[in-house]
Amino acid sequence: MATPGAAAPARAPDPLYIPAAPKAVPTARRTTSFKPSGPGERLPVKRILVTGAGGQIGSWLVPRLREVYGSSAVLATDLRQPPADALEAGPFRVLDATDGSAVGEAVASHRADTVYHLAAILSAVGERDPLRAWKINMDSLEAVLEVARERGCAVFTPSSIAAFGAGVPDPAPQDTIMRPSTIYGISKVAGELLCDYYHRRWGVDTRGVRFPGLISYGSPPGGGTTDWAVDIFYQAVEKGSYTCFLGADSQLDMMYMPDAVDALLQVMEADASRLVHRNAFNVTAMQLSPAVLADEIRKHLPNFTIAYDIDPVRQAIANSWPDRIDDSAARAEWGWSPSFDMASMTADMLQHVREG
Ligand code: NAD
Ligand code: AKB
Repeated sequence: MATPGAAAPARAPDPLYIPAAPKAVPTARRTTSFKPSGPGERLPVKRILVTGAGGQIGSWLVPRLREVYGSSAVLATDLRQPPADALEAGPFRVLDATDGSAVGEAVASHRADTVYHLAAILSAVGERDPLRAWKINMDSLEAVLEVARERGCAVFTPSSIAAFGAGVPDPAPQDTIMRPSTIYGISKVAGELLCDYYHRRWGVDTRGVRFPGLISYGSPPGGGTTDWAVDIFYQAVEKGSYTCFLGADSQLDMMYMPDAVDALLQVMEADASRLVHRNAFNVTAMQLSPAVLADEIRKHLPNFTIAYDIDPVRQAIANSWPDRIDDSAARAEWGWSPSFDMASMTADMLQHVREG
């Protein structure tokens, strides 16, 4: 692992590099090394649109963005209407992110300068209807990037550990072969490349991270292969037992949602001059398997039991991903460092799930 704060390694010059066109790309205000320090902190000068805001990440990200930048500055959008309390907390609009003109109109009327693009179909649901997953993931990204190009917006797009496939060293390096076998992973690699292209070709300030599986309470996960690591906490508290759809030793990297939200804010506020990479940085926090997490939960609930009823589709997806990813580039280029490990995440999850 590289030392946090160390100089980033230089990349070979890009023969296709075309200097950014003179668009109004708002990079000047991204020159601080911002580290969110907690509720109440405010940063000026940002108007944000979030797509897919009603999902697992958006339901955490939108309140955090509103704490930092102010409620009225953050327009939450999704295909689905959110619950009433979320509606009261700030502006919301029903928006199909694949509809380029609707995205353009929403960005223009909100005067957004930054888009957090979260709308997507995840890995397990994606395999049920691959063409639909491809279309939604790629059409929505294209719509957002085109609007960003026209209006000079910065764009955050999350990639995933799913972008990796066969032949990757362990731990998966930042720059390595990318041969995913799921439609979700293929859309993530294509999305990373498209975001880099928009930066290189048109100067759009695109940034992203490759998230591992994310663990959170509140809004349920949206149909991924790592959903077991959320479900296990709810079943442990409600029933004292859990039947897992992955095998006991299926190891994958994971992260607790408070760290994931910090990563989103940090990478978007990182000093652009330090970024060697953009789309997308490996980030991780802990390595888990169902058996290991069950042992940790038993430290709090000694009678908890786990059984296994393996779903071959989701097991095959998990097997195609790396066990671990190397996040030294994120640590070196923008100071990434998670706060939660497995023990502190488990204690916090159980407390919040118990409280309902
Ligand atoms: P989610 O499934 O919980 O939420 C996605 C949201 O997008 C949903 O609210 C859905 O209604 C909305 N949506 C779907 N199609 C849409 C459309 N056409 N227009 C507008 N909204 C639409 O997903 P999430 O976990 O919040 O993930 C958000 C992003 O982060 C995705 O790009 C996902 O690939 C990525 N990611 C998530 C994880 C994770 O563990 N949650 C890990 C890695 C990457
Ligand atoms: C999924 O399992 O599809 C997501 C992811 C790791 O991208 N949680």
